[in-house]
Amino acid sequence: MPFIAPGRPAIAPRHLPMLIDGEFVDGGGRDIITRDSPAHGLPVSSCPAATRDDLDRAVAAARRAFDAGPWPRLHAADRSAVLMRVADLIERDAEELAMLDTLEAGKPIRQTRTEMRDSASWWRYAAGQARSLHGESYNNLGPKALAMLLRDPVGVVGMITAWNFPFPLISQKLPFALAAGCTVVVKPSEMTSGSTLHLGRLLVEAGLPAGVVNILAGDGPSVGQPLAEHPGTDMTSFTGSTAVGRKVIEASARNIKKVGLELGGKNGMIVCEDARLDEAADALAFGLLLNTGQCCQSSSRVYVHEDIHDAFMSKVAAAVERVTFGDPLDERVMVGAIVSERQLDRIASYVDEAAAAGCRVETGGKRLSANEGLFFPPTVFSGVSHDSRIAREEVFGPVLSAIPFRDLDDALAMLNDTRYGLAAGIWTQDAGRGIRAVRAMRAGVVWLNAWMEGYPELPFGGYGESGLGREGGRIGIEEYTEIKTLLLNSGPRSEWWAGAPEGK
Ligand code: TXE
Repeated sequence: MPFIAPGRPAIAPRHLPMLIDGEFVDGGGRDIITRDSPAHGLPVSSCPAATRDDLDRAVAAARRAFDAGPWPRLHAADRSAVLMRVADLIERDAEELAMLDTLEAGKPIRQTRTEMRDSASWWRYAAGQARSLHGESYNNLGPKALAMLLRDPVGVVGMITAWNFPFPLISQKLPFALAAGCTVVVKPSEMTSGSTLHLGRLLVEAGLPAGVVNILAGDGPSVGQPLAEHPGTDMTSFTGSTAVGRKVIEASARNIKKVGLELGGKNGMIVCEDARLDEAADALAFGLLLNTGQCCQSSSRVYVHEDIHDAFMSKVAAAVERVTFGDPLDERVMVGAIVSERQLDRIASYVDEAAAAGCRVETGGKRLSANEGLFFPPTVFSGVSHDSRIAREEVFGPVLSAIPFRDLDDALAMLNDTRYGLAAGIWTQDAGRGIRAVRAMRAGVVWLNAWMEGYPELPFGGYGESGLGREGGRIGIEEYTEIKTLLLNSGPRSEWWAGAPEGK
């Protein structure tokens, strides 16, 4: 598998301020968060760390902007116009944004460029949703009553995002909340805050009123947890680990706020004996390797019919070995660095355990030497037991476990035997069998002869411990609303004291 060792690029580290109540906030003796590129080991960015006072001021600004400001009260067309302008500015600054995510997260530059194009598309889709959001009416309640369901913005939303897709993750949340008329306090991952802080500049340039979006930098314990607990917010939207997702739910109990959670996954794919094997192998390699396997929807386990198991796994290994990994700044590279040493150690420990348990290594399997940077060679295991840790737990790295099956019902039972439920899929040329299988899968997104394909039009989210709620699609904006039931009575009222039930 070709590896391009990272060089020592001349990087001028960027320093980015926070955004609170329309002002760029920096200095003032605040701690500084610095980030080294995981691929190159060089400093690439820095930003101030928010204090408790910054958090309280950000929430108060968002509260004022919601309770008394123009944003929630605008005609949706005006909100939509601002979001469209933000999309244009994302496209204008795409190269700068892509470079920030590549340097901070170790993602290949060819991938982050695509992510910026896609993110602009999410902003435009949400801008359209602003104008089509509507409630319902009930004209079937008898001669006197006419009722409506109004969609109100939920209020002030706290948003906490992860490092694996810094800019796409915020672009799947923020424009939908803004389209609904909410105001927001954002906290990106402390490892990858750059592109989200840069977005703050774009929001100001696009004409977003002060306080509507506030962007803080900081880690989980000092900013994330107090934001999730804050009595001044009405909702928390979180993307990250299931363990922290649980804390966000606990924090929401304080003032009974709404919660949206995009958490981990252990996504399974079934390959039947009649599948188009070359296509399935290519899709599996894509699902395994995109973002170095650090995707919530990564293909991390595959159930392969025993008649084709060996032939198919050879194709998968060949597909994986064709892919170039290494320096994310090199345009030929498709698999970049692992985000942190902690993640790398975690991946290596799962791989060592599987190798020691006798799983067959089809490709990869060995960590690079320490001086070669934070990289892990894409690794494919076959002959894995469904009960092993590597087949059940989220590895979050470029590691695939293949498990043979004889009977499709058994494969489906194994696929559904997980605490997660984010994504699943099947490859077969028998449409009836494929449809029966996807209907039986317990996951928020299921694919037939496809893998890890998504569009802003299609909601995604998880069953079970993969999360709560959905992002994207029409429901993507509805998640940021409350429903208000409105009843209009055209009278005359029948008097209650005279025996009319509830005055109807
Ligand atoms: O995530 P964390 P980590 C999974 C994946 C990965 C594991 C750990 O398995 O190996 O999680 O990654 C903020 N209250 N996913 O440790 O800690 C934190 O600052 C509020 C899957 O990096 O969940 C960051 O902004 N916030 C996932 C965000 O939570 C807190 C993507 C995510 O960090 C907090 C990432 C707290 N107490 C990891 N503690 C996916 N769904 O794709 C931390 N944070």
